[in-house]
Amino acid sequence: MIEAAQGGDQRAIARLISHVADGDDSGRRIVGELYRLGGNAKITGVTGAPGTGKSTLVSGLITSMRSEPGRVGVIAVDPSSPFSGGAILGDRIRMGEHVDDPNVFIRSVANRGHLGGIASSTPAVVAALDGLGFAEIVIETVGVGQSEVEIASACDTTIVVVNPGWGDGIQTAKAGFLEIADIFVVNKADRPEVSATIRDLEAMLDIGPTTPWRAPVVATIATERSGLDDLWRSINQHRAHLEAEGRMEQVRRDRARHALVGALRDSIEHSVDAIGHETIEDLVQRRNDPWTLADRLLIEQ
Ligand SMILES: Nc1nc2c(ncn2[C@@H]2O[C@H](COP(=O)(O)OP(=O)(O)OP(=O)(O)O)[C@@H](O)[C@H]2O)c(=O)[nH]1
Ligand SMILES: [Mg+2]
Repeated sequence: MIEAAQGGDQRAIARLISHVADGDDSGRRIVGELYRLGGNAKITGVTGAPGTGKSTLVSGLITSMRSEPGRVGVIAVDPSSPFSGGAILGDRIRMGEHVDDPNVFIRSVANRGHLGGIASSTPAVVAALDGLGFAEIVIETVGVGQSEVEIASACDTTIVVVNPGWGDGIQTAKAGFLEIADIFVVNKADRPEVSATIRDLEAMLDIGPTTPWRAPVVATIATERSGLDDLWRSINQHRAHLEAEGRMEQVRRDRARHALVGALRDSIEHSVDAIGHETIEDLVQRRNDPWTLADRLLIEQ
């Protein structure tokens, strides 16, 4: 199946990715094998409040990325509730212009209530696509506010999308966007107050800490592909900056660490699920305490 997927067989890719996203035993084996083959994909994150136009922008970016050789994989994290668990396919429709391109693979994954804006399986899905030889990987995250900052650990370049008239400087700073944004996009630039919003963002960047990379502010009308070339140029400039400053090393190290922490968290949750009723009852009846039990479980692992 891996060989077929590497050759670009969409069905094989879809099946592999399903296993990896589910985190089942085959998924773990698959990603274990693919991880060793990866390390070359360029990873871009797109985040922002609900409805700001992220999916429409991603669709435009796919077009830019496909002007170069190499396959493009998109992971759209859906804000499904922990109760329903299923992913919505709406993003598929937004990115519909690419469904017939055999070199574009789009997958929605449910975040299943995982806080942080990305599903806990996202790093594994990214690693799998990377190992399959995808040149570009784009992650669209749910706009849930502060916790989206996790996206920054999963990608090379983080794009924060806002709309004209959206929020003031203080709100943006609070949301942690300032720290994570490598590029700001003011999308829906066909609406009023674009220049005021750009000015606000620039003013905020002025008073923020001086960093080797200052996030550019790009205005776009995603529905008309307007500004998409500027955005693509900014992404490439940011990549060149990471390479030139030798920062790519650190980005890769952070990503590996983030994936390890996520994998550990998943394993721990599995082991806690597998704990017998009696052990939990011991905690309820105060015959044991969660801290002592945690230490014991980690040592037993
Ligand atoms: N006027 C205008 N509408 C836009 C623009 N970009 C996107 N839209 C519209 O805004 C709506 C939301 O777009 P999406 O791309 O689904 O936004 P999103 O951020 O992915 O939404 P969620 O994933 O649900 O958070 C759609 O109706 C788009 O057609 C734009 O530049 N101008
Ligand atoms: Mg979307």
